[in-house]
Amino acid sequence: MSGETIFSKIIRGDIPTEFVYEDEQCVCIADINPQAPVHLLVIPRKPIPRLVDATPEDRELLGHLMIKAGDIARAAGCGDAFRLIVNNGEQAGQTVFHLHLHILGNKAYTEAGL
Ligand code: IU
Repeated sequence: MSGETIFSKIIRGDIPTEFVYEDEQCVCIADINPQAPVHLLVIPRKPIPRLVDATPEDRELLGHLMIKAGDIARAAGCGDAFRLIVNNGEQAGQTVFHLHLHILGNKAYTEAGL
């Protein structure tokens, strides 16, 4: 769980990846294996492994990620119909241990299967 993940390499530019959005605190990329017509990942530049590893000093950062996720979802055409998902821990399906918010949009909830 510790150690660098692929998301740190993407953020650093070691793995060329288009950023849907970026600022000083986070980046947003398209998920490589989309589970919905819109499937984006909002990733803090700070490599917090899991949500539960965030501390009170991350409070402002976590708020920033949520606000930006909403802005990005709307800019991506989701309107008000999108979901944000954070998988915390291996047993919850987390595979990349660098905190990220999934934005899932433009798909009926009954079809999403998530
Ligand atoms: P999870 O919450 O840790 O399960 O989500 C990791 C996501 O990262 C998953 O949806 C992958 O498809 C996605 N992903 C990616 O977009 N690019 C990559 O190079 C890798 C994983 I590895």
